[in-house]
Amino acid sequence: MSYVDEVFELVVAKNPAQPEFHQAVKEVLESLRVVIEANEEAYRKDALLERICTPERQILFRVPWVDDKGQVQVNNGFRVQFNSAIGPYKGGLRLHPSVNLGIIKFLGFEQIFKNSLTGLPIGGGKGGSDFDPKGKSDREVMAFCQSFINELYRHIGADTDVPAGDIGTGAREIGYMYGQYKRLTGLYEGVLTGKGLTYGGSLARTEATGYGLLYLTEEMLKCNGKDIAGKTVVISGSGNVAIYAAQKAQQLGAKVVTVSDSTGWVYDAEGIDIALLKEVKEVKRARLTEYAAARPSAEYHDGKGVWTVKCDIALPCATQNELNLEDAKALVANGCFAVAEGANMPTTLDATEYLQKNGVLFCPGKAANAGGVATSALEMSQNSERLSWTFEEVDSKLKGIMVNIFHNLDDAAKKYGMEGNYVAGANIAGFLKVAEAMTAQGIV
Ligand code: NDP
Ligand code: 2IT
Repeated sequence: MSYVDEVFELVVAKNPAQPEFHQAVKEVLESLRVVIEANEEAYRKDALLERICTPERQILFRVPWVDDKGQVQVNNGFRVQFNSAIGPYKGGLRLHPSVNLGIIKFLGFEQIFKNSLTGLPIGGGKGGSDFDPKGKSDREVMAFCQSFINELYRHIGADTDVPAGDIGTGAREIGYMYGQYKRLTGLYEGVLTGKGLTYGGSLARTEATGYGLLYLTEEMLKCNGKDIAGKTVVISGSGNVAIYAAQKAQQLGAKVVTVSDSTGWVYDAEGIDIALLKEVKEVKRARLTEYAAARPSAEYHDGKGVWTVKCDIALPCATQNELNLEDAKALVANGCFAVAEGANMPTTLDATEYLQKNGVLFCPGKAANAGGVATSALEMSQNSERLSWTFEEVDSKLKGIMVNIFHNLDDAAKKYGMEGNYVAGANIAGFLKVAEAMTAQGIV
């Protein structure tokens, strides 16, 4: 059996009941086949693939907190420190009731290659909890965040592991966590990114993932003789990534006609009103029904449906496996020619294959959404030098990084005989740097 197949079987056997982790590993290993086969003996002897698929450390802990009625609640806390070959562990914290160890491992595994692609010195990690911030008071969220950090603080630090936001973790949660870390350690250091601007945050970090997604999409289209201006875009999600993706798409001259949340979706024939969307989602933390109620051109639909809307470009920006084979077929039938992932692993493997086979330009999340973590690394740099850069400075660095990422994966795909396969290109380019660093550092 080939080394790749052997390791994949091992990963499934050793990590039972973690389908999202298996899926992420399968996608990466499949596209590394050519690279591995060229170096099989050395990689096998060093158990390089077994090591890269096994977290360096997994921290699982209890998070007890008291709700507004005086009742004690208990959540599970996770931090998976996956790989530190090229820098301190770096990656977000997801707060969502669906969080379990397999989900955190898939996200941490993806983060290794994503962070490598940024060209910045950051290793891969991810964490979170099955706590649901939805419907909680600010005091309850603070109680949870403080309890979470009461355990996590001993495992993180500006040079060891630097968490950030993800689903359910935004500026409010990062603020409470930062305050508790500072109180426990007495250190005023860049231990978290996505901080507020008054205490060490970076300008443009809020916008970075969505803006970065569009910078990369623009470059991908340009290199394929297409232009984003005048195109119709469908977006899923209505959180941090979706909002700023929609904003940048509009700035680049596209028309964004959909957004969604976990209960429904909106079709707005006149194009999404970003100011209204921000008011509903960032200020009121309300449902999309409020957007539709305030906007005569918008239709609200229950359930899932954005991929059935006719479009040129689709940007999944909500969650994993939200775009399946049936959705991919609908997109192709409606003439969609580009899909770029703002979320992590939003497209199922069979849907990805279908899109690629039907000539759709497809950029995977680990490249397309890397602007968020890249700008987090820029926040770390600013914290280290105790300076703050202007919005324009950060934004222009972000754009440079995204354009570079696209060319790295385009070049890697060409070099290994898979021109246009940006999934393979991203996995190969991300892997090679980490593999070289791991090899150089010996068996650790
Ligand atoms: P937010 O919490 O700000 O927004 C998440 C959005 O997705 C909400 O609209 C939410 O709807 C929807 N959503 C979440 N879970 C589900 C679900 N199970 N089914 C349907 N809809 C769902 O998160 P972000 O925007 O930060 O993250 C979105 C995606 O982008 C995630 O995959 C994340 O890992 C990825 N990402 C985020 C980065 C960042 O910097 N924030 C960086 C790179 C990737 P509702 O409010 O109803 O739950
Ligand atoms: O998935 C991701 O890259 C993030 N949630 C952002 C991580 C970070 O450290 O900024």
